[in-house]
Amino acid sequence: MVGHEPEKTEKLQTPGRVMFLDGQGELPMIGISTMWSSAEIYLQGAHLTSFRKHGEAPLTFISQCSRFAEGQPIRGGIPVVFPWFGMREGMGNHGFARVKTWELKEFAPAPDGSVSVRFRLPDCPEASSYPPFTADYVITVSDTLQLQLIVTNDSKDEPLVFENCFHTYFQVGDVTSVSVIGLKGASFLDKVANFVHSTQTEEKLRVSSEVDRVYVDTTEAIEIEDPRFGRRIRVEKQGSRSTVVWNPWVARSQQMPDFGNDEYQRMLCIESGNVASNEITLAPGRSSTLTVRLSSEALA
Ligand code: TA6
Repeated sequence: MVGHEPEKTEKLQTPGRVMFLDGQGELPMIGISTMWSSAEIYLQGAHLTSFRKHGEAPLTFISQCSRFAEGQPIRGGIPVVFPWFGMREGMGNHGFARVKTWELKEFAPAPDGSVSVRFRLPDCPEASSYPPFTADYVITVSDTLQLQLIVTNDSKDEPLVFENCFHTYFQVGDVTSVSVIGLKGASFLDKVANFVHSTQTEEKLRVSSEVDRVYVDTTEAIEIEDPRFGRRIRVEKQGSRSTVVWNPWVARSQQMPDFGNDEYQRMLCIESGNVASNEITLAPGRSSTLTVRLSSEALA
């Protein structure tokens, strides 16, 4: 089946593959099922809240305390952070893309059984301080999950400067028993230690306290080894020079109204994008694509 450019989302119904549903808080949501997996995506933020392979624990974590309300960020899944990462004075954390209702432009169940959906960030007042741009987001669900954020600078004469990041919350069996592999030798900004610059010396990163690190100039794949769930998650990326690792641990969890006090034990954010010194400057007329592919397999 080929993709569509529909006028009305109702026309897009494909029973069994793509469903249009009311999600929590009555926010519109898309449910996708394939022969390997299922996924849920809210139009608000084009926010994927669940990806699960059949017979496996969900790959993504979602907080039981998350808000599901218009204009409020969802806690968990994959927030799309764009066009800035972190705090901007007077403008809040992590950009406006995650709280805007994205337009569904196309869906395309492919002959190989995968399903792709393409969203576009709508025009909004917050975008007016940037040169004109287009941001498209393509999610492909199969036995893996592929995410692509394609940003085009539509201006004729001005560069577009932005940060981007898939703020992926992974579900883990017990965060203190997982190992994160792939960051040895990488430089990071340690947000827990007054933004000090450090270099990771360990082969495997373990979590036993609050972690909030922005690694720059890292293009390698990352793996999460999770002995409790008996699985290895692999994060492969292209067009990404930064990796962020975050676990709020005890005190910060208690400060977040939309996050359970003990939930830090079952999640770990491994985020891929281009942030801080890796921010992107896009010449007029040019596009940049951030691609992330998430897969999992049983630990040997
Ligand atoms: O990516 C890590 C981080 O920037 C942390 O500093 C932490 O605050 C987290 O994101 C969550 O941010 P949020 O705005 O979703 O509460």
